[in-house]
Order: sequence, then structure tokens, then C-alpha cells
Amino acid sequence: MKYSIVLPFLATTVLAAPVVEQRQAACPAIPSSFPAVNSAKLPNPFKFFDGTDVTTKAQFECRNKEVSAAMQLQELGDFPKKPSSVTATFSGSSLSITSTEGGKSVSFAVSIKKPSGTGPFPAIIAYGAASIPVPAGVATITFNNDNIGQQSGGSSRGKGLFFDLYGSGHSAGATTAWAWGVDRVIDALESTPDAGIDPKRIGVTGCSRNGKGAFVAAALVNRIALGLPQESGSGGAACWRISDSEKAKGKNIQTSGQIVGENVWFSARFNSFSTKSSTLATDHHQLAGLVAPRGLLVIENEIDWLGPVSTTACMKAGRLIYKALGVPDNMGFTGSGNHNHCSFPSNQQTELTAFINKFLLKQDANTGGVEKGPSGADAATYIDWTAPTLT
Ligand code: MCU
Repeated sequence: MKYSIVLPFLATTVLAAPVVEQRQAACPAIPSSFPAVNSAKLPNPFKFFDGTDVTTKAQFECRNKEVSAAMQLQELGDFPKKPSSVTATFSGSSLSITSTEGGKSVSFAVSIKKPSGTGPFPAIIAYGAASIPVPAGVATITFNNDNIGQQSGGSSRGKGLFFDLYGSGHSAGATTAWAWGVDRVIDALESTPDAGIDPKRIGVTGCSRNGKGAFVAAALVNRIALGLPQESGSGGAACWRISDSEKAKGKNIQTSGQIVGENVWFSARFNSFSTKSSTLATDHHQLAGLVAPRGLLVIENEIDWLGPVSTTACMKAGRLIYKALGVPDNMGFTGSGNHNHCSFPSNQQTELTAFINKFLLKQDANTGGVEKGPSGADAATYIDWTAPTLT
């Protein structure tokens, strides 16, 4: 694969003044099928699927496009583009959003709790309800993700407003359907300034199953400034391959083989990969890579089922991507034990505050070097590539 840059050129005609046309570097075509792999090691984020090395930041952006396509084809299902019409109205504390496509419309509303004072304010979109403390100065947008895509076991496949619009046979898993909903919330914030929220300073959070959702939204919706997935475990911060390796060591850990039977968080396309994670073209260190270079603080717990070794090592591999991009401080991983699931412990507060201050409140804050997890969870065990410094 050749990565080409179309140089600016100068065109003159007799009648017109000189015109300077500058084109952006184009990405190579995104493949529609992905190489067969069979490796327990995490895929190399710095090689295109055709084997070409990624050496520049611009190439990495292109690489992300094919990684997103592969994840959609193999586990997430298709992430639709913006519907032909999205309209919104703001009243009281409610932002109502109507999306129309192919003659069908669906509507949903989010509630916005704002700080006192004059906006526009940054905001955190919370799946269900926030289980992290949202500081004064940041609005909370409560997003009923279950309404967009149901998640009550296998029988909820294809149910919810997303599927009313696109059809119950649409390939999206629930996490992808929810990300589509978040994307529409940001459309609505952009077109409704009287809502008082700055659409360029949006964070997203959710815990546990909703943490998987918040992670996928941060990855797919590139207008999100800060991802704050909490205790997402398998399907979020864990790498499928590392969870399988932990399971083989006897841990009580959620794996892809289990998750596809428990709920509809992923596309039905994932079923055929679920018992052979080693054949996936990507893994979840690259879910973090899709968020890069935007802000990302991954918050985890040390409950066996979530896979503390898997989430820690996987996200350390994810941080190698941020380091390669020259922005190591834009991603942190904080794992902490001895607290109830989804009850945010005080020993993760410093890093949470720093990431919110930097990415949402636009203040100076030290987000550097946040990599806390159990000892013995090292990325090196699971990778056979080295991260370059991208130019
Ligand atoms: C960590 O998120 C999930 C987990 O993946 C499921 O296996 C379990 O049933 O529920 C967890 C959860 O959402 O807890 C609230």
C-alpha cells in the first residue's frame, strides 16, 4: 500500500486569477475484508492490514479508519453515518432529538443538569446515571441508552429506537447503537446553542455494561473530547486474547465465548469469532487507539470477572499507541481494588479530576503517567511488536 500526498498545485487561466488548490492527504482505500490471523499476541497497531508500516501520525489516522472498519465487521456491527435529518429542541432541562432516515423517524430526549452561572458548559454524557463524581462546573447529560438499544439478554437483539429506525436486522450491537445515540446528542448540542453546552467539550461515561458502551462511544464518535469508561472489563478495557489467556490459567473471567451468550452488546457478527479470539483482526488495545489522540481515562476495578490483568495489560498496550503519537499524557489507566462494583473509590479521584480539568475544563492539569494496576500485568507479555515514534 502506498501512502500518497497530493501536493498543492497552481492553476492559472487567462481569465481567472491564479487559483491555489490544496488537498488533504488521502487515506488508502479501506479494505472490505481483513487478513486471516491466528495469533494469541495482540495485533500490531502500527502495520496496515496489507503489511505496510505506519510511520507517521497522518498514516496512523488512516490506520484507525481500517481498524474501525475491521472492528465493525467483526464485533461491533456497522456504525451508521448521520441520518439525513436530525432536529432538536431544548426546553427546561430536556433536549429532544428527532432523527429521520429513509422516511422513518425516531425521537428521544436527554436531560441536562447544568452548573449555575453562564455557559456554555462542558458536559459529561452519562449512560443511565453517572457513577463517577461529576465536578461543579461540568454539566451532566443523562442518556437512557437502554431506550436506544435494549440490553436484556439475547431476546433483546434488534430492539430499541436505533432498530426502529434502521430495522431489527441491522448488524449493530447495542454498544454501537448507543454510540449512534451519543453522536445524535452531539448533533443536537451543536444545533441548539440555547442548551448552553459546548459540544467541543463533551465527555462520556458509564459503568460496567454501560462502561463497555462508553468506551465504544469514545472510539466511534470522534467529537468526544474525553472518554471515561468505568469498570467496563471484558468488551471494554480488556483484550479478548488476554482474557482467554487468563481464563486458561483458571481465572473466573468474562471472555468473548461467554459474552455473546449473555447479552447483545456486540454484533451477531461477533458470534463466529467469539470462541477464537486469536483470529480477530484487532483487539481492544486498538479500541483505545481509536480514541487517540483524544482524552481517555480508563477506570477499572480488581474484580476477577472484569479481568484486572487483562484490562491492565491491554490498556498498557493502548498507552503505547498514545506514546507513539507523542501524547502519552492524553491517556491514563487507573485500576483499583477493594471496592464495590461501580462505587467510585477515593483513590482514583486525583486522576479523574486531572483528566476532567484538562480535557473538559481546559485547565492546566497533570495527567501524566497514570498507569495503575496489579503487578505482573505487562503489555510486553502479549505483544511481539515495538511501538515506533510516529513523525
Ligand atoms: C462488567 O459488566 C457486566 C459484565 O460484563 C456482565 O457479565 C455482568 O453480568 O454484568 C456486568 C454489569 O453490567 O454489572 C452492572
